[in-house]
Amino acid sequence: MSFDSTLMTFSATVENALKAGAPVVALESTIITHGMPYPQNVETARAVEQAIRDQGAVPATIAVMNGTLHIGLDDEQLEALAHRDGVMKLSRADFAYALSTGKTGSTTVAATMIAARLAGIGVFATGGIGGVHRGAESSFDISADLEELAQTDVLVVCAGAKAILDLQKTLEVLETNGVPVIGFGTDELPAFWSRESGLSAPLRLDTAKEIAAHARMRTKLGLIGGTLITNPVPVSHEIIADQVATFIEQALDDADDKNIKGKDVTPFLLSRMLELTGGKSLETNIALILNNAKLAADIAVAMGD
Ligand code: PSU
Ligand code: MN
Repeated sequence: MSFDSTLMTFSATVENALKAGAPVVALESTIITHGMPYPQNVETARAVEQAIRDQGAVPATIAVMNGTLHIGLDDEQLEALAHRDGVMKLSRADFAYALSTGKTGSTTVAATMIAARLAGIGVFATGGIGGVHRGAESSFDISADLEELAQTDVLVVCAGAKAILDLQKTLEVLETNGVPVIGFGTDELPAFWSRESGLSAPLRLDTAKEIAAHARMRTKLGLIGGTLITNPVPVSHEIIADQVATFIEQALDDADDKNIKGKDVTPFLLSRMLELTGGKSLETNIALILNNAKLAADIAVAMGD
């Protein structure tokens, strides 16, 4: 293991798995604190961990608790995070601050990638990455997740970028930064709650084995940076793009009216979508993260073969 053990605390299971070279999948915690309401957030966090175990890998949920970076959380810690009281939403910019001042914070995709790399974990599952917000030409709101994918060597499994974003611009930034964006078993870029976005996935692979071979090739070439696997939500839980489009417009208008800015934008839009869809967006979000966790575990296993 190549980490600084004074910097982070590993759960016993994760530490043993890493020492043994067993497959491990990193999980973020912002989806728990800022992406879903209680108690579905903690129930989902547990179910996602179980989905990874069922595929023969070890889950490592990552968060900062009272200034300590934890790789692998126990049930009590998950429960504490899920209540969300005073929990920061951490990205690259405030990660060190939370650690140096003893704060508690959940890790976004960007911060989880940083932590996973330090811990020696190469595969990470999330729901949907952050990206370029609609109207970014005036708001300048572009998620730090994209910059992180450009520079940090972790494979991220998601269901696409969140459909509240400008997906075309998000793809352009990823392309500029040399991030491989791979459709898993699809030629179409998935759009989080929907399987279709109207945009093509730049690359396509159909099996975990092919994804592992691609990762090995990047290593051989000495290519630095993340890889994005976009995995469409199962048909059984999809919300058709046309059906969410008007809700997304409404949620964006509401965010504008309330002058929501910065870190608060994505959590506000997700909770507004939950209200507007009468809970359907949450059911879909749960289904897609479970689906991503399963694929990430398969990839982690294939990488060890
Ligand atoms: N996936 C979900 N729900 C979420 C997120 C991902 O299904 O809440 C979180 C991730 O932590 C991601 C963050 O990094 O949303 C994006 O926030 P922002 O747009 O402020 O960068
Ligand atoms: Mn933002």
